[in-house]
Amino acid sequence: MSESLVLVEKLVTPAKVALVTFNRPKVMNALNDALAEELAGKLAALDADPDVHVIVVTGSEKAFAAGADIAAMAEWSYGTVYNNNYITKHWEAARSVRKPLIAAVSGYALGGGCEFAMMCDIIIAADNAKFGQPEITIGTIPGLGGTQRMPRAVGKAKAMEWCLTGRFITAQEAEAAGLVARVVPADKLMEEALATAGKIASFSLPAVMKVKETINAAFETTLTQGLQFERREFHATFALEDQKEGMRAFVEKRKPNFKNS
Ligand code: CO8
Repeated sequence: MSESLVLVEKLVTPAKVALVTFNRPKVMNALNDALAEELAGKLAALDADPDVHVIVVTGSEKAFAAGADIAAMAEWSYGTVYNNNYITKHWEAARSVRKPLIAAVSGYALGGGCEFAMMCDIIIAADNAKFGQPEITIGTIPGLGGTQRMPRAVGKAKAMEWCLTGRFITAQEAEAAGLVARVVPADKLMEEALATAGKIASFSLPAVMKVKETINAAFETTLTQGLQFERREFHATFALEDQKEGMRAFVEKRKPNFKNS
């Protein structure tokens, strides 16, 4: 049997956290179709799993992922990529994951690797991480959302410069620009990413999913519509047992015991 290209581990500690690891180390976790298909299926299964609240995605020390598999793509025709619905077919699945996705990035996150990290909800970067959209250097352009998510994250000027030059961005520059939430020492990356995941996983799952959904709505709506959506979702939390439990626990000076309902 061939080895999995995407490894999944449901962790005991922290509870309710799943760790997903890209597993093509010989090619810097280049993202081929087989990996993408496996990832889509495994993310969907974790999203449906009530024992999992948060998903952490990582690569190797050297590479989160160095982009789409260039060797696989090099000779494809327009007909091949168009007819096969390349990218959309597998990668859109990640967009429908309702639970938080945390990208724990060490080493290279380039091209599709950087774009997938940006699809995640939080990026935590090791201090050795290098981000970039080098597609321009190989005669193409970002195709997994780089030209859309990058300007939303870092603004037009930086997105233009990064995508037009293809230069690699250090973790520190990425943090200063707002692309990543936090930079941590490389040897502490997993500890920090899992601690963040564990903290989020300890809260009420429906409240957590509502935060993700409402923040993402900010990128799709006008301010007035977005505020209205947030207000409705805030009101909706008052239908949750967990809102009663959380607020009562505060008043009673004890820890809440969330039931995720
Ligand atoms: N595709 C295929 N193989 C790769 C890739 C890649 N993206 N990146 C690295 N490899 C392979 C190398 O060919 C090499 O294989 P081999 O040992 O057989 O020669 C092995 O990984 C190790 O790589 P290097 O020897 O090059 O290692 P270095 O440390 O010298 O350099 C780099 C590491 C800087 C990461 C370098 O390999 C590099 O520049 N890689 C390509 C980066 C790139 O251009 N990425 C963008 C690809 S295009 C893209 O992502 C389109 C996005 C839209 C589609 C998204 C769907 C997934």
